[in-house]
Amino acid sequence: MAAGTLAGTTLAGSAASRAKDRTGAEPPVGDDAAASEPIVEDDGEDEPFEERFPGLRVLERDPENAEAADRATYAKSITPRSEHYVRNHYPTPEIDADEWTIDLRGLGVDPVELSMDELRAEFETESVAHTMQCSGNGRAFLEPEIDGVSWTIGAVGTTVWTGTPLSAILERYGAETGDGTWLMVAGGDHPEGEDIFARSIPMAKVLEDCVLAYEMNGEPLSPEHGYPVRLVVPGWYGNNCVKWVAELEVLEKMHVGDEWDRYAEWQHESYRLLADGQEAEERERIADFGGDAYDTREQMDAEAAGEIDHAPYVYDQLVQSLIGYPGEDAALCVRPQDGRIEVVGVAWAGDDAVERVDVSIDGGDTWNDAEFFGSNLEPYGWRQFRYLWDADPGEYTLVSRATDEHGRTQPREVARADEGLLTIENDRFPWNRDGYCNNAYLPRGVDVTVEERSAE
Ligand SMILES: Nc1nc2c(c(=O)[nH]1)N[C@H]1C(S)=C(S)[C@@H](COP(=O)(O)O)O[C@H]1N2
Ligand SMILES: [Mo]
Repeated sequence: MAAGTLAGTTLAGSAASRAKDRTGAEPPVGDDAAASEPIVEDDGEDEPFEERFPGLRVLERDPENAEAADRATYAKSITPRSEHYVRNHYPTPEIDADEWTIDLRGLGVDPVELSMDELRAEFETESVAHTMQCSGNGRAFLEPEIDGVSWTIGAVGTTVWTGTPLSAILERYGAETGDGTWLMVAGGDHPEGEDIFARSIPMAKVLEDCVLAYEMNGEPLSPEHGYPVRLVVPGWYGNNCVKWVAELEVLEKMHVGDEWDRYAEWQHESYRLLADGQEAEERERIADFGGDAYDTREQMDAEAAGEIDHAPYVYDQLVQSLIGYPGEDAALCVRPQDGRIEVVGVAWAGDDAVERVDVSIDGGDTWNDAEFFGSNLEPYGWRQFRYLWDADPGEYTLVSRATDEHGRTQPREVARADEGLLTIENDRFPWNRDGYCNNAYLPRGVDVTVEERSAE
């Protein structure tokens, strides 16, 4: 099994990979140099990470993990590739797209290898605006400190992803996609012998809107964002959006434990909302999840109500918002034309719609209605909001708080571990062992000073 998974990976220094060799190997010299020059335009992949992603702040290296460096990213409708966070568990693989194949197998399918040419040319093309957030975003705000990358607010971005709908691929190859089936999607980035980054996605979601994407915002994916092809699960946390897709398998249950050996870790042990001391017991079927199938919040509520007896899986995103303007510690003056300051931000709710956004100027004690503006990227992209603030000189903490279409509002803060919460209750987000899915609005606010207007 998995034969050929890495067949498309080229070794650093080989002729084919020189164009994207990021290991610092010497470029070819002399006459050979011209001969081996890539035909494609140089998109700078030889440059160091910081130069290719000037909008990111590196939190960890080897592999690089980096979040948006500037809050201004959240004053924009679409996130440029250079400001879109990067979350890698293993080093970014160097892949020659011409050689890359995806193994498709499982229920109803005669095993087949899909090439990038086939994906691009032989199927319909689809684009989807998707706000993707790392489930660890906001982990830095949990106390006591949690192991793992210390994401603050910047591990989220909104990109227009373009590629092939998975439904078309599964249909062409006769896959059995009935009720309760799953699609396992595995990445090709694991070093030899390591666990394989693989996720089981419920088939209903796969057929509805999942895409194997090869472009972000109309450009090829960067190597770090999954070149040449990644899974996009619109509205769900980033951990579901497998990069460098190498394998697809249609299954009658989630891929589990021993049977799946190196594939199961990232599905069952990671990305679970584990209370203090709780074990990550494996489940196999949607029916085990309680509530409405796989909605993350419904799983949390079902566990709190005693309807399920296992830790929720991290699937669709909880409601959240961020202020993008003004920025941290800004010193501001009101606008001369109306004496106001325009506070701008974004709000999203996974595969649900955002119903409303409130803005506070006093750190979350009192709230004011914000209004939506800009292009509507729903159902899976964020909404931009603004609040026109009649500001007096002084010091303020601005905070935003969103509510989704089910009336679920961001909680104020994260509970302590010993409170034993399993879902959002009393304005408190349940502490969990790996610090996932924190959508509390504190302390995500921004401190600003409004200055006296200078005489004109
Ligand atoms: N193969 C593979 N896919 C992966 C990961 C990974 O380490 N390996 N990281 C996941 C996680 S945790 C997140 S949040 C997103 C990040 O995508 P990005 O780096 O494009 O922002 O990719 C997901 N897909
Ligand atoms: Mo993530």
